[in-house]
Amino acid sequence: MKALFITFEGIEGSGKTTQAKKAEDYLKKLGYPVLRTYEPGATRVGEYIRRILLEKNDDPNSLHPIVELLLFSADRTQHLQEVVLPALEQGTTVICDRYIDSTTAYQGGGRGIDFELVNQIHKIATLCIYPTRTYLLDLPVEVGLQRISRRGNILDRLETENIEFHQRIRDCFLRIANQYPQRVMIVDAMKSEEEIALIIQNDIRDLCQKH
Ligand code: T5A
Repeated sequence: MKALFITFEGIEGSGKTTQAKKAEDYLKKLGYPVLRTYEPGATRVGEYIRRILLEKNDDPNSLHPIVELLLFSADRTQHLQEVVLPALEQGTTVICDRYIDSTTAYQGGGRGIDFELVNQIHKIATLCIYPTRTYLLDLPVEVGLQRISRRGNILDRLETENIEFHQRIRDCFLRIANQYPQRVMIVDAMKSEEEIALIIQNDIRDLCQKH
């Protein structure tokens, strides 16, 4: 099988990390080499960038939206070159928690940056490397935010944005899924963890047979 590049997308608290881990376990059980990673912050440079992006700051103007877009994209280029591409070239399937659709949804949909500009930056940052399959875990914004607040961690700069911001992001994710139905599969994230994992495993099994 050719190595797959699988991404998980969704709003805050949609269960991406939970399902990315389950997909990793499943692929390993099938005997495939697999690497699970995430954005932003999975490289040394990325760790610095992540801190700038997510550190809670009381000054709403501390990071201009374009700077935010460029920093997420810079993290992505470093991550692709250092982690994702070497793994794919070795035949290792890569599972990535967030990728370009997060930038389109958060910086395009959420912050209102022109989508043409966001797409131009994607081309530069990703060398036009797109996922084989994207699982969009979809659920109401209120439920996602409740789940993360129940974890009890301090909320970061983006998590503490208002509900309208998160709603624009959810709407944008759904538009992306409608635009790229071959790549993006919408999964109802209100189902139980086990039900969701089963839906994803069935799809992964099909993908493995096709590739
Ligand atoms: N961002 C990122 C951008 O703005 N632009 C970009 O280009 C990129 C790449 C990253 C932030 O950066 C933004 C988006 C984010 O704001 P992060 O710290 O890396 O932030 O975290 P997130 O990716 O947002 O992930 P979270 O940890 O907040 O949420 P997950 O991974 O979606 O959810 P998960 O799996 O941790 O689950 C959350 C809670 O829900 C429970 C879990 O047990 C957990 O407690 N849960 C369920 N409960 C009920 N039913 C289910 N089916 C459940 N599944 C999980």
